[in-house]
Amino acid sequence: MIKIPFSWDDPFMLEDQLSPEEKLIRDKAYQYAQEKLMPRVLIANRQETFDREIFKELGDLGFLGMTLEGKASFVALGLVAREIERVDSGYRSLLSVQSSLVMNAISLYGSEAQKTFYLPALAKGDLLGCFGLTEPTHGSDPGSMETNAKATKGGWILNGEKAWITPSSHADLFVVWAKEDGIVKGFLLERGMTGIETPRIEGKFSLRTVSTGRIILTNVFVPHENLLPKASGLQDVFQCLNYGRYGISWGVLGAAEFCWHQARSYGLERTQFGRPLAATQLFQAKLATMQTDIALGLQGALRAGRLMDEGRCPAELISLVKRNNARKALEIARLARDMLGANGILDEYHVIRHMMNLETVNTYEGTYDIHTLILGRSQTGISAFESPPIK
Ligand code: TGC
Ligand code: FAD
Repeated sequence: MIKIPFSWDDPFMLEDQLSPEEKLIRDKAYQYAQEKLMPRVLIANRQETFDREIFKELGDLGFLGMTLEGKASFVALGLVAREIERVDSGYRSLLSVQSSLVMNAISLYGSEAQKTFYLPALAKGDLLGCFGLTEPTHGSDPGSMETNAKATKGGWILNGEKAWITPSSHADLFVVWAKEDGIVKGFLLERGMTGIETPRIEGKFSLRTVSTGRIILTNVFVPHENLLPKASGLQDVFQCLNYGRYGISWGVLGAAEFCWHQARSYGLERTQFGRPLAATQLFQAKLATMQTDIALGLQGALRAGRLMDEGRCPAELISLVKRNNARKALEIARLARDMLGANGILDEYHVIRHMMNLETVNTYEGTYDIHTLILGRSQTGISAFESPPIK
């Protein structure tokens, strides 16, 4: 009987399912991430330093807005997200916000003039964008946002506050969602407009390589030409989130793979009770769980990506892969942290950083529970978001 070889680190032979172009892009991302990001990440995380230069590098590599105009496939984007997040979720966040949220918002809903003016500079990393949806009192429920736009001569006056915005304190361009007469509209605000403040949020123990801030708007005048003319309503905001959530479903598995490989190597090298940790059944059981969850997660992300490329990936499927892969990645990072014993809490082993980062990734772009409810609604037809009026 012929024994079919098994690749422990690629059980479904994902490699065989990628096109030569996708592999080339993936290899470029891997090389960049390992050679240029990995050496910087430890200090950046320790000191919470935000390195704007990374945008330029991502731009030079062609990774910003790479799916726009069909330049690369959604699967290629996923592969890049996986390689960047193999190093750090914060670096992948930079990619996601600029590409999936900001550039997509302009590409989908902007005027021709806006596209011509902003997209090339965003693609090069010369302009830094951010996406202002969440508010201090409206996170999972952005439909209740209070930021408002009032029509005035020549444009609008915006007032309100956005919270938890990546990386607002450093951004040049702000995609801000605000309501005019109850309808959600998108506006392009620029640093330097009177009435914008962007304080940084201090004390984060997660995603420390990228800064997160607020956007405080006090009577900001926004001219007519800075309205996203084709965006009208919450569904258009969610459309941008679909792209971000899809990228996350790949990215988190890069972080998870790092933690898995780290735990495996550690277990093979470290001896307790006279034998390698990896020789114990409990250790192997954990490795098997990691391997299985990552392999299945990657197949799910790949299928979602192929459907994205064919233009037939439903939002609910994106919720499924974002929810599952982010949670599994977090569980894998927690397992790896445990398997490294005391060394698991040292940043030089990188697992604790991934674990802390993945807490955020489980929360942003829709929490685990929000995606649970989206999937629950999809199969029952009943929305569990809406609560009965409180008497
Ligand atoms: P709901 O009634 O469900 O929907 C309103 C309209 O939107 C449509 N819709 C979608 N369309 C496209 N894609 C989706 N994913 C969509 N989800 C909903 C829906 O069909 C409806 O259209 P229409 O024409 O019938 O009116 O709205 P709801 O207010 O009940 O909200 C439901 C809920 C909870 C699912 C939604 O609010 C939600 O997804 N909440 C999570 C919020 C969120 O994800 N925020 C992310 C902020 S950005 C961020 O975190 C960036 S992190 C940085 C990084 O990525 O690295
Ligand atoms: P809440 O909505 O208050 O939820 C708190 C808890 O209640 C969660 O467990 C949630 O699942 C649960 N919950 C809420 N509603 C229900 C319900 N109906 N039923 C059951 N459980 C429920 N936002 C942006 O707009 N742009 C960004 O660039 C951005 N970057 C971010 C970066 C970081 C580091 C972080 C941490 C967040 C970022 N966010 C950003 C915000 C993020 O999208 C929100 O934090 C997220 O949507 C959750 O909102 P919330 O924090 O207000 O939690």
